[in-house]
Amino acid sequence: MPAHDTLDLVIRNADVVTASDRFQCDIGVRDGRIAVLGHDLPRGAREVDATGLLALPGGVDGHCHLDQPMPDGLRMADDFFTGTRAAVCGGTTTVIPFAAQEKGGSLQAAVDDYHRRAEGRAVADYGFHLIVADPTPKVLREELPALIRRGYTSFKVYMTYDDLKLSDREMLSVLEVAKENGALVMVHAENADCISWLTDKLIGEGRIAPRFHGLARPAAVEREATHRAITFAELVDVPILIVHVSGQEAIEQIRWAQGRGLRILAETCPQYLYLTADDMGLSGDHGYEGAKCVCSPPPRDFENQAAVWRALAGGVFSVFSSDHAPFNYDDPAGKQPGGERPSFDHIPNGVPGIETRLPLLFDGIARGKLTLHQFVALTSYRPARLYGLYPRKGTIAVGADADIVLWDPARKVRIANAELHHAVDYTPYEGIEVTGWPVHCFSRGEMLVEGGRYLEPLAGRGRFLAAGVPVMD
Ligand code: DUC
Ligand code: ZN
Ligand code: ZN
Repeated sequence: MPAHDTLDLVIRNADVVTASDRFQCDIGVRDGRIAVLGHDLPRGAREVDATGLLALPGGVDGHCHLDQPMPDGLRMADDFFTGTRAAVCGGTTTVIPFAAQEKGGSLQAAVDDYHRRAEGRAVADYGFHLIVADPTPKVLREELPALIRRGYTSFKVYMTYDDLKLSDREMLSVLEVAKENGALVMVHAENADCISWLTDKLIGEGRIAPRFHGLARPAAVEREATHRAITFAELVDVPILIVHVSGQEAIEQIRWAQGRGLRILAETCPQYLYLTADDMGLSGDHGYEGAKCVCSPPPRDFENQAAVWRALAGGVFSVFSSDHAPFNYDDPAGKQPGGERPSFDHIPNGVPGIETRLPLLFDGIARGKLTLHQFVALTSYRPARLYGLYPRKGTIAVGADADIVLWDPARKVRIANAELHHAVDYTPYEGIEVTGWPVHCFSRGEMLVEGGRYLEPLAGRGRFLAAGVPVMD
């Protein structure tokens, strides 16, 4: 090879696993991309021996919240720096958080503001979803189509939360724009009126502890909204993605729709595999610690966890995301707003999980819950396709970005917040032992994590990724 063709990096003896294939080879990287997959490659400027490790494409976290503007004095603990630092330490090299429109505000303003928050801070590459909270005629006819053309091809809509929720009619209008412009709508499916009725009842009875959050949002509330969203998608004749599916009842609706040939895609998250309602507080518990696990939809029970694992293996879900929503526990801008311990309906929703997402799912491989190929498909390949980033992201192939994570499939790690790299003061997964850990992480050929140690790359090295057309297979 002529000198100017020297490889920047050669990863030797890699056991490469993609969504569909597994093969042994050396990986040659030049200018941030995979230049060659082969044997006995010439010496690179940097050499890494991957003997005994698995080489997987970097994870794509298609649902996380970083530095999202919050109302009422609340603040997310992670910005683009700490959030993406944690991501890469957990084997995720691409994140897609949300630029959220405020009611009465413009989408473009939200996007501009969000770019300012990411620039100079992100360590990993990033795209943006939009949150459409106020679909005025101008937003629907002008802003949204223009933004889709410029690489924001997915947007989330909410069926609950007062400051975000859309009416049924507004949902239909947004879906129509997605259909006309080839975009993907992500749906938060919970019935707002049922939640507020149940909440008022519980509060009226003095049942205010964090664990009552689960009773205000039972599975039926999610099931009904899931079915309604499916109906909207059918009427408009457009695919949708139901996000953060928590258990059996919503899964049944999705399976029913998929069985009828509707293009209903689904996402689930670690909290629905590892947490239960008891983590928000046991019956009779009036403590506040359960606030750490308050998220929506809420964690259910062990049977629902088992149903989610089965549905992951059975192909119901396309993607597995963190829904990382980083609020400190001991913080007046976090889970104890204004320094108070309020009734459950005033606890900011969400759990952190951007770093633990992949190890928690990977652990299921050793336990026979899913295959390595399914793991790669759910965490990297499918989200890359869905969010218009494939084949640059989501696989190990010549021409792809050299986002490569070397996993030690046998390494046992007990999760401890003290070892994590987010800025949140707790993890809901404290003490859980997993088998398999991402030990080395490369983004565009640059080693960011070595042997589990974060190498402190330049903040701001992460690049914005304009999304292409969603591939909804
Ligand atoms: N629910 C959401 O819809 N988003 C962030 C976190 C959560 O619990
Ligand atoms: Zn949501
Ligand atoms: Zn979310």
